[in-house]
Amino acid sequence: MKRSPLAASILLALTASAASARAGAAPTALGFAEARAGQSLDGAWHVIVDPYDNGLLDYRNQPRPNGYFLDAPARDKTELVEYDFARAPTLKVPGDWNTQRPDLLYYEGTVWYERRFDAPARPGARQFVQFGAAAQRATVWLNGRRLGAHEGGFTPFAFEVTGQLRPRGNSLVVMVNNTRRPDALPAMNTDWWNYGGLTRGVRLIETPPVFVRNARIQCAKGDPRRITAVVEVDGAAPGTTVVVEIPELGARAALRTDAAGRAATSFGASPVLWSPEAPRLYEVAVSVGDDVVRDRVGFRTIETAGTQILLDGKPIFLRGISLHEEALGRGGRATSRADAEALLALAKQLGCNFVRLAHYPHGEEMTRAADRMGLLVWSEIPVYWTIAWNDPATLADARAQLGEEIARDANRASIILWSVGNETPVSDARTRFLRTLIADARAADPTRLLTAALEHHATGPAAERIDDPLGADLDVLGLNEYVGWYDGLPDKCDRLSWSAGYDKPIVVSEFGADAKAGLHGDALTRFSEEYQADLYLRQLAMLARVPAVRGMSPWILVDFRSPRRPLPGVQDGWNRKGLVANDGRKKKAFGVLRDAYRKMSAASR
Ligand code: GCB
Repeated sequence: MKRSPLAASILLALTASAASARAGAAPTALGFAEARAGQSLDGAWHVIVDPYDNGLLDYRNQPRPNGYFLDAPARDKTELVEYDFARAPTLKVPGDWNTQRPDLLYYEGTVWYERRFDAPARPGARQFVQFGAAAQRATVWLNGRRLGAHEGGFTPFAFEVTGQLRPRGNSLVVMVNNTRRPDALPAMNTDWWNYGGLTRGVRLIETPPVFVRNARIQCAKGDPRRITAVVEVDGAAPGTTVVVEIPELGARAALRTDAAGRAATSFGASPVLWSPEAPRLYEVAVSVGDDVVRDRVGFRTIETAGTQILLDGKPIFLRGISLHEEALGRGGRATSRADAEALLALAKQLGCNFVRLAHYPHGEEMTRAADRMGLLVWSEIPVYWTIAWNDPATLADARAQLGEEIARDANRASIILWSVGNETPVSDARTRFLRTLIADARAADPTRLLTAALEHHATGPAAERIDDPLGADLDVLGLNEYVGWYDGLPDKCDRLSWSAGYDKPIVVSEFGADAKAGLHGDALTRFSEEYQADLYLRQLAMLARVPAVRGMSPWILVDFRSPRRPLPGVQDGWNRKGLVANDGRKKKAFGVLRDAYRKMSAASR
């Protein structure tokens, strides 16, 4: 059947597998987006909830030429048009839809977002629409014309719209869909809420014709006296000069672009190194022609030696906690700088120098706050539990999400670990899949450490071992273990010994127990604060006996919504493993971990 290009593109938008969404793919996002001229498109967007994808398909399931993307309400009283964005309700952007309207709490499907905006002519400028994130996938139209699609709910993407804007009344329509799919990342089953929507900010960005698309400025691997700069320039002829400056260090380097618009160099400098105790940031300016972008960047090194993790050349123990990107106090996606700072302030109160941002790239506000507040970061992509290991489209999706995560956050000194997977079942196909991601991450960012949250197995009644074949490829062995919760009772911790098949640092990326704040019982009463506190005491004692354990991020800072947690009166749709309830109440185990971290911190001084 021959399809019109419009019909074909509509079909693509609807049936898009991960690969086809990538095929119509958006260019990678622009670095420094927040710092650039332009306008925020945040605020109230009109929405149409469309569980049957009526905005795209007719009653024969065929593409409609006059779908909602045209944003064309009835022109007169005779015309039959069954939607009208102008009269539709609104939702706040950034934000998930689930927690803005009670009828959308469990909704999985399509919501159409629409926003009108003016864009005064800017002769000579290039313009882009940039989305901080659209969960889980999005197709975007400007003034009725399809710009493209993006798969993956946690990373930014952009479309160039130069020459396509009108001075007044532009229509931007986004079809956002969060249907769970076996080939997507995450796939069908997660222990967290499937929040949908335009969950991060949207911006119209202006640049000069030749501009800095992105730049990575960091200490060279293992060398705190050498800074490497890798700059990507858009629109430049080969040989164009790019200048990198760090005024407070008196450093200035001039580079020249290659045929691909890339320029790289390294130069000597003596920065005060970034650390959790003293998170020093320097202003960095990168310029090409008329374009200047600025960022605040910390400099530090991160390496391993045997079972040690070395920050700025010195052994460090990662006193961490895991967290989801859910707003303290109200639930739903954290969306603002204040949301990020509130969560990380709790981690600081706990005595942490490290956070695991589970289970997907958190918003840029979070990683920037970690830079400012002095928290080392484990950052991960949603390669979680069981996914389609043999599907090339799923691999392409994972590679794209990883690439977008690294491109966005490569200048964050706080990030020391990229994680490529969480509790994935060992098989050849899975290990091949993850090795591809590891190779990508090493190529894109040779300076950071690679990890994954692995599982373990018993080799005797009181002996556990980590020998996942993926361990050979990692720098740090992440370990999720639930001894005392899913695996025996807390006293099992007292007996266990641990071994690993690799001479590498272990970071215990998860252990924990559910406790409902205010529920009291003895230390063997499930869901009581006493059980959770006792488990933490025994876990801490057990892990102190394993020299290769060089850090931990217990599960989890704050209770979070999960459809897998129905127990009435106790869970009610929340995973209660938080050390803090969502309303901010601290449970007993918070104090247990805080005291342990205080002692560790004092001992390391
Ligand atoms: C895990 C998962 C995490 C869950 C946690 C739990 O192993 O990695 O996503 O929320 O266990 O509470 O069961």
